[in-house]
Amino acid sequence: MKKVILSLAVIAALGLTSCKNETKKETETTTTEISKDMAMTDLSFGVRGNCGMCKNTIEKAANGVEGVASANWDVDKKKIDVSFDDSKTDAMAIHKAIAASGYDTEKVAGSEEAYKDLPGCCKYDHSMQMNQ
Ligand SMILES: [Cu+2]
Repeated sequence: MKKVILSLAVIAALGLTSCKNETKKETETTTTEISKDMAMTDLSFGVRGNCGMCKNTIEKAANGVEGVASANWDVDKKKIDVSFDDSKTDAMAIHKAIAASGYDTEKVAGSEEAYKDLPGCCKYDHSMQMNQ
């Protein structure tokens, strides 16, 4: 009887050990995959604007942020797609850069000063729906 109990205990211990190892392996793999994905983050958010000139200004502002790899603003959807290296910048820095150029984003209101200097055709409506 003792032998049976002992072997059961050994089996249980082995089982626990192998479980632990497997869990550890999985965690390591996941972490590696995440850090690869994190190197380039894709983000899209609403930005107000009217026309092709707005598009230039907005994209120039986003691309001016260090770490931004690409920026594409959609005039119909009032939305920007940005790809950036999140070890160099973050979403908020991009929102702020666009707002500084005079344009409202979902999170940051556009600079009044910069808005005043926008060409007439670019003076967009502040109540315009974005991210359509
Ligand atoms: Cu414009």
